[in-house]
Amino acid sequence: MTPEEWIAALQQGDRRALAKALTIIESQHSEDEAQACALVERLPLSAATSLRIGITGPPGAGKSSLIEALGLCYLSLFPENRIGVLSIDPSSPLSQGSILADKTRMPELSRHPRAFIRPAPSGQFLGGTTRHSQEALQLFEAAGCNWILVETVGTGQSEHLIRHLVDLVVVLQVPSSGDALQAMKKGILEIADLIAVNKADGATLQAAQIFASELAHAVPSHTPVLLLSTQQSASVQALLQEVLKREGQQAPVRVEKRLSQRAAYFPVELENYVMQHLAQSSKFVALQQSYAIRVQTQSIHPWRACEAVFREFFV
Ligand SMILES: Nc1nc2c(ncn2[C@@H]2O[C@H](COP(=O)(O)OP(=O)(O)OP(=O)(O)O)[C@@H](O)[C@H]2O)c(=O)[nH]1
Ligand SMILES: [Mg+2]
Repeated sequence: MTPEEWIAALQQGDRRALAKALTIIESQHSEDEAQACALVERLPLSAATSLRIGITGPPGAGKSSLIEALGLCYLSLFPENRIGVLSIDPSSPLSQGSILADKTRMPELSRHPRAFIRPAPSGQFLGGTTRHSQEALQLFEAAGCNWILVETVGTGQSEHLIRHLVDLVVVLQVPSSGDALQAMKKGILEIADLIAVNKADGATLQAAQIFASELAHAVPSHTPVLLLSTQQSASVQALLQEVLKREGQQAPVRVEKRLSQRAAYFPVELENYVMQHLAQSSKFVALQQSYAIRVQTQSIHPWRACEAVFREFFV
């Protein structure tokens, strides 16, 4: 398929074409990389009319449950619109395996004809977001998704990269995340446009109320702290309204914003690219191994060894 044929298929809402295009851009095989590159450079940025929403928070906070409830609520409110979901799973660096169980947490949404859910392993790359996630989101946009939800596990500092991918960050917290001070220390609240304290129901209602009021004192006054239960439709509707309010405020600047996000993400792309190619270089791997032996036998300090590897390889 030529890039133009790919784009035409995406624009017609061809789900298989979208799935295949996403697979190609995630691939590390060199033939796929060439095809992916030809495709992504032709993707029109002017199609960037979606609202991208990052949903982040600790494991088990209810991120997937929120996407299921919020997504269904949105689709029933806007019967012409579509949504895409990129669910980034933390994967083990050893097995490269990924849990990929998220579709089971979004049972109705994953069967919805106007929703497309894509689980993406985050691979070996740090940052809480997957290697080609920017491009994946552009593919969703080309396929006409009005809303794109990105689920990432809140793992602290690395989570800041989500800012370069989305327009709005919803941070989910649960009463068991600890106290407000701990949440602040993790730095995740700084990136929040909206904070929702989930599981505000049943036995955890009171704890959620206390936690939410602590958080409301700790964060800037322009950051709303909502109580949420993904199991209660009124509560999900209230969050939906907050998000729609912000969507209305953002629309006109979106293309410029995408460009500055791209530029901000470029150093990460470059680092990933360099690391990937170094790992494939037999000269580099041999150097690394020989200096590792010298480090182990104490014939050189690791700092000096880094200098030496850099000099021998690059200079
Ligand atoms: N009581 C209660 N339980 C909830 C709520 N939302 C989610 N849960 C439960 O919390 C558990 C985790 O929900 P998920 O939606 O998988 O959470 P997640 O943040 O996506 O989890 P990971 O992707 O594994 O990090 C499940 O057992 C849900 O049923 C809620 O509003 N109230
Ligand atoms: Mg999940």
